[in-house]
Amino acid sequence: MPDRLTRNGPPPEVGIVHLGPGAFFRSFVAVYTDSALVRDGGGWGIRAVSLQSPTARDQLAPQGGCFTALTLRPEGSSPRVIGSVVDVLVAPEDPAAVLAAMADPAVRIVSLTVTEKGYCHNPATGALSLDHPDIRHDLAPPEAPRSVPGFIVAALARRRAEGRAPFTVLSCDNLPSNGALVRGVILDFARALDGDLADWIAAEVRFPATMVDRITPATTEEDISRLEADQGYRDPGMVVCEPFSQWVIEDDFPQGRPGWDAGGAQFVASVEAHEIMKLRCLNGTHSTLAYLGYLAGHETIADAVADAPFAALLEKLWREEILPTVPQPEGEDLAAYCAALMERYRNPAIRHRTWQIAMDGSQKLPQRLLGTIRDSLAAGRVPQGLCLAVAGWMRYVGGLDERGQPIDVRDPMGERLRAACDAAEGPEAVVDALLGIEAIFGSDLARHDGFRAAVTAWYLRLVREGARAAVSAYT
Ligand code: CS2
Repeated sequence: MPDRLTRNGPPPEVGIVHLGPGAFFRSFVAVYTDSALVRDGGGWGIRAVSLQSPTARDQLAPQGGCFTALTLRPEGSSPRVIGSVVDVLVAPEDPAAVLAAMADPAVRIVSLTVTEKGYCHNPATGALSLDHPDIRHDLAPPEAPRSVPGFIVAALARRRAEGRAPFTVLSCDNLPSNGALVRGVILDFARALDGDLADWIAAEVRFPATMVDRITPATTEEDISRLEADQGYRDPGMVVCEPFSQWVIEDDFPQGRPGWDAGGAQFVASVEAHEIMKLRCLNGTHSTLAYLGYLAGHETIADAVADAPFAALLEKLWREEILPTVPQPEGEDLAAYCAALMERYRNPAIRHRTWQIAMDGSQKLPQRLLGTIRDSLAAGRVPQGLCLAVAGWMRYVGGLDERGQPIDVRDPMGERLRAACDAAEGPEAVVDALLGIEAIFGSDLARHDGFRAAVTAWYLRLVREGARAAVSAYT
């Protein structure tokens, strides 16, 4: 084992179980926790859990959970070896071990980066989808759980039965009011099993909200090879990320928490304004660039914003359509935040693929674009640029790019979306079919004539002239 991938001393005692050991967890929660451990020590080591595949375990187990977080700047890169992850469990291989880990009284936080689709919720309402196959499976014990709600409720039930305090549940995903959302799906699930347990969870368990932000592209073999060439060791568990990182956390941890402020985390009373700022200004324009940029042939975000009409698109969206709907977060300069976003997107060292960001759009659109659109419509404005972005998503999920080549659309609703597009007779029918999916658009937007007309007009323009021409027409 290369000496760079070993700890100075024994691994920390485990105090956190984290569900979802992917790239964002490693560039974000694991890095902040490493900073806290370096400064303060303490029993805040992380036991990571994959609910699906053994990949993360296979990458990290041979190196004791350690990995490299490689920060990429235009002028160069800087590696940092992270030692906060103690080990990785694979739930499908040993669900009992996962439950035992979550029930361990030394574990005081269960944190999550499971992406939007991991909550098994209705994206338009936030409520638990009781017809989700994993939820149906988990509500029919005694088989071991598969889902996030299933594992969390089973572990809390065990702690309650053993007379132990619960753990704090910390969502670190890009969802609006993510603390309240995860609390809602957990209570929905618990109520379907045992009302008394649900009452106990409602009274005893805390679900603080957080805003999380660090651009972290998927790691490539090229990244691993470049690190090996530069640093002399091979690290299949590495991650690449931007220099910028921001974590805003509601400070509500009755069982305690690490000193994440050692890594720069901000503890506040309410995260909501920061969440709206980030989800709409960053994630909303990310998804806009993902669909329209991909259709225009731009492989990465940096490629898209290097193309003048797309840079102008973002500037106009922020100025005229997004910022007017964003409440003022304490301590933030919104115009400066968006200017900094543009520089973050321009970072040529970060190859963040439009295709990667385009994934799971059915789970992302509500909080990234549709909330902003609803606020604009309520103020009497039809936001043309955001309607163009929705039309871009519709064009993308149709599964063919502008050269007639197939698009590898990744989405939990992918089959339903493709079927809706294929069954529709003509472009106007495609728009109506997709707007009619209430799990994404709710029941209000399809009935708004101005919104539907704008999305239809942009969709027709995309079909006839292509994404770059449509973007140029808007700007
Ligand atoms: C991206 C986010 O893949 C995506 O959907 O928009 O992962 C984005 O990179 C992060 O939220 C940035 O903090």
